[in-house]
Amino acid sequence: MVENVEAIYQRIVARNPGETEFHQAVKEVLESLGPVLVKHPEFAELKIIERISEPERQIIFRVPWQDDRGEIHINRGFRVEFNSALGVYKGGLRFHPSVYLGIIKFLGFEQIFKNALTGLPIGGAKGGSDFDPKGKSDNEIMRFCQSFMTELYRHLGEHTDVPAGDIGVGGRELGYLFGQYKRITNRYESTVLTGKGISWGGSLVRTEATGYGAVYFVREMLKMRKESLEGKTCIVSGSGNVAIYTMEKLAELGAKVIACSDSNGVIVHEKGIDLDLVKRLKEVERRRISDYADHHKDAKYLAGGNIWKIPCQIAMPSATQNEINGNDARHLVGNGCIAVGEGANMPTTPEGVKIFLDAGIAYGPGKAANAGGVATSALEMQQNASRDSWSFEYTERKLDDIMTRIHASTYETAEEYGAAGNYVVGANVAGFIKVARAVVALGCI
Ligand code: NDP
Ligand code: 2IT
Repeated sequence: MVENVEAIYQRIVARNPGETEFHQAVKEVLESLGPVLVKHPEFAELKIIERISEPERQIIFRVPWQDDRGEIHINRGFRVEFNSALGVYKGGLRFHPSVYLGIIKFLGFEQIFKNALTGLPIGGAKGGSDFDPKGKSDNEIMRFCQSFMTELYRHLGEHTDVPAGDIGVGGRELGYLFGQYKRITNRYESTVLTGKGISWGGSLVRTEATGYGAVYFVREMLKMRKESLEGKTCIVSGSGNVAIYTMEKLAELGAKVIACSDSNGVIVHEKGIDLDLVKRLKEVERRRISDYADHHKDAKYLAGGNIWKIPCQIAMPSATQNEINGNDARHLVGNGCIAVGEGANMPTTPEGVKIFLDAGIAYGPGKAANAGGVATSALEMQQNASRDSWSFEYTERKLDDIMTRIHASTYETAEEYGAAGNYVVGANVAGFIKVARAVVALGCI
């Protein structure tokens, strides 16, 4: 990191103690920005990095709810409205016991640049709660969502802040959240959330968008190397929304997915993962991935196993932050992996990223590769605003175009800044410049 940027980083760390994931996300972006400040001294003079690294607003609230036995629980809710220079605050909600301010801020910070890369008018935000949805009944999930929205609703709006899903928040949760918003406000405002059900204002392709988009990004990276997905052996971590539709598109484009996982273990199925079964187990029955092995005797379940030790040509981390460390990255590269496309947010530790970059493999960082989800959220907002609903094919074509453009702009920006083939630099610089120009234009507000 160049000296003046390092000083800014140190001040951010001191101002936000203990928020290690936020520090990591900030550091990764700032490490790319030295040459940008040389080309654009006005960004340093106007303190653009400092302004973008300080959230515009942070909301923390109590979420009390009652379980099925009548016992009261208290969780903590968050919404960090990070930056609205390019558009309304936009970003998902995460329900997971690990959630605290540092995680929401890392996600919100990444979201600013990701959303800028989509080329659509959306600012960056993130929210969520340390609530653990695992093992809860539908009624408990509903009561929690209602309590969460009873506070959050006052901060939302079509022209203010539009949340969506993330880990632990999918169609079911968004339904309960929207129901409560509608009840409190007495307004059917479809535009206040994205990722809605198709029958109540949602967009086709939003469910598939993050996974499909990440695969399109990998397709484009491979194209630059005169390679394709056809016949490639892939592994995909996780078995949630992003993982499932990553596996679906990989298979559609001729690749073979041989492993997926959840937080308890890994399924390896050399014949190719049976996606209909994963969908049934995860989307319908809400079971663990270990149950997969009960249905396929030739599949192996590795309890507590490490998916990154399984040899593959393409790896798509689609579970959570820092799931690939330095050792995992070494295993992947050593076993002949040629491309990594991040469906998850910040899934690779800084040491792991360095190993991928030094090895010269195609490495697509999350803020570029997984932008298809939020981009399709913006397409959902467009459809809601015009009271229209587009066909699956039309929406998917738009998603493909957006991902192809994100790939081109990150690739070209990396070249322009003397880091050919380095999509980390490409994504950070292209995203930052877009936001920085808007911040300058809007004045010191
Ligand atoms: P889901 O809740 O649908 O699935 C999450 C998956 O990851 C599950 O298989 C879960 O396993 C696993 N997982 C979650 N936390 C951990 C953990 N701490 N350790 C190990 N495994 C874990 O979430 P999504 O698929 O929506 O999100 C996955 C990733 O993609 C996240 O990083 C998210 O931020 C990112 N993302 C999501 C987008 C979206 O549109 N949904 C858009 C862009 C990025 P288990 O069930 O055992 O917890
Ligand atoms: O990390 C992400 O980009 C998301 N969870 C999706 C955000 C959105 O508003 O669709």
